[in-house]
Amino acid sequence: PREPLAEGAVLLVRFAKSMEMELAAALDAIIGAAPFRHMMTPGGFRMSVAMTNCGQAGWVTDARGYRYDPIDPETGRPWPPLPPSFLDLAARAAKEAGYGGFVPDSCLINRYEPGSRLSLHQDRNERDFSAPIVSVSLGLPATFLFGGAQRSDRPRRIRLEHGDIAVWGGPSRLAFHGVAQLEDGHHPIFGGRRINLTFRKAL
Ligand code: MD3
Ligand code: FE
Repeated sequence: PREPLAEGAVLLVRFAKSMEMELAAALDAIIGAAPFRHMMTPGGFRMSVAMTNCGQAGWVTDARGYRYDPIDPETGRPWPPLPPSFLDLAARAAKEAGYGGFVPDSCLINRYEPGSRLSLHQDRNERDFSAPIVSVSLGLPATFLFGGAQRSDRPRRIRLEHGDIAVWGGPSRLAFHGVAQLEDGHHPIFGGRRINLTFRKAL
């Protein structure tokens, strides 16, 4: 099923479910080469969400600010490449949502444990806002907070479950959004965690 979320934004319910094992295996290989880490905000706060990346550049935050970096600052090596299964899934989901020709060059991988949250923000470190962002939710369910163009716009709460893909383009591309504190639970493949993949055209 396919549910409109907002102008330019579509939820593809369970779209990634049939690829869960392939995605889990690809993820294990990536985190073997580029382990999850808790990054620091420019203001000096440790993020409760652990992150890593794959692709030609990865999103990082540290005392110098937010940016896309071709090198993983923790390992000193390039980020692992985007697996073909990731690229294929992101392109198929974007097409289904009305964005043909989406070729991401970066995937930010977020790991939430119970209590982890992501406060309201905009994604604006990418060069070209005309490309959508494709997000894949795996493991425990989360409450996604979807706001408007202003930080002060009251966010809607949207449940994101294992296998759901949301595509965010057009007017929703610069909407404020976040994730409420993750609740305890158990998922048969991902255990007590939620993993979110966000595919981006960053460069
Ligand atoms: C709406 N991640 O990595 S995914 C992020 O679940 C991020 O980990 C959340 O926000 C997560 O930046 C939310 C859904 C999402 C991602 C990017 C968006 C929604 C978006 C960009 C613009 C508008
Ligand atoms: Fe975001």
